[in-house]
Amino acid sequence: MDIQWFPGHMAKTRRQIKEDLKLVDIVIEVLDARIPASSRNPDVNVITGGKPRLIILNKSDLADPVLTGSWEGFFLKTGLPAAAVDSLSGRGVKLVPGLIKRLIAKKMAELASSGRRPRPARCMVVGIPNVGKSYFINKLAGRGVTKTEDKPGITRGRQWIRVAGALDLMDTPGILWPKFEDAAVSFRLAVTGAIKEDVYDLHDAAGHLLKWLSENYPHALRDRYKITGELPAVAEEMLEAVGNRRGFLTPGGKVDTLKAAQVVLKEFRSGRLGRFTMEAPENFKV
Ligand SMILES: Nc1nc2c(ncn2[C@@H]2O[C@H](COP(=O)(O)OP(=O)(O)OP(=O)(O)O)[C@@H](O)[C@H]2O)c(=O)[nH]1
Ligand SMILES: [Mg+2]
Repeated sequence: MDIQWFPGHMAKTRRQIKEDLKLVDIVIEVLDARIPASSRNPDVNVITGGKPRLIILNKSDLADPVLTGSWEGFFLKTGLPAAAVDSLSGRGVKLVPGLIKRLIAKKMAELASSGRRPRPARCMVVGIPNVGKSYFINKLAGRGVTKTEDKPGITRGRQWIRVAGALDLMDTPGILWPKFEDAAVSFRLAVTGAIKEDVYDLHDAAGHLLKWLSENYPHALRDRYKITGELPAVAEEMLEAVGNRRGFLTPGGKVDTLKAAQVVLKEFRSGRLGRFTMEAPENFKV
């Protein structure tokens, strides 16, 4: 999949994040547990420099639990503590304030010994669009303080949120990198919902996804769409099989493969197809 997308507001956010970094004690990098590598913005390593960092593997309810455990271990081994959370149910979120405090304890102790008054820990929350940054903050705050929606590009400007337990969190708009050189990365970002739907072909994305599922989780595909016998080898035929099963027809009486594509993407994103992780840590480096 070929996607070129870097709206002007993302360049602005990148500059803003760089500037605001001096205000914060720690950077919380929210990743999508289904694609921990592809959802990492390579920029973040460069921009955040030596700041303490905590990785949050969000949407872990949609990811393969075994691989989520492997990813936590992988990040920890490379010196980056990581915690898996589900910001819908709140699972794992309660442990986060303790982790943050531990990671910045040294700095806070230094501030105290230089005679400064105690203040809340300042945390900047960054990540790609639609990964759940605002949801995560709302769960941490225990209330709906930031705007959220199930499409990329909802948070527009940065916003500070005070959380009981002495944390100040900065919500930031999602940023993607300017160019996706790797087609596999573009594909994963598109099917997990990080890229606006108007910049890629739905047919194409759903077709790729069906192929990926048939290679990696064929039983999930068969069970959900009641496909018996051989799975079709060609993406377009798979879309037809799904459309057929669901009775999606165009006014002309043909199988409505666009409707099938929309439904496949929706069911994948909502977890109705199952829990999937699209990449394993063995193939990546930090
Ligand atoms: N299943 C599941 N869905 C989640 C989770 N966290 C967030 N979501 C969904 O992801 C969507 C996007 O969440 P937001 O918090 O608005 O995402 P964001 O990262 O702030 O997005 P931008 O502001 O656009 O950068 C929401 O519609 C949530 O329903 C999670 O842990 N699990
Ligand atoms: Mg947001």
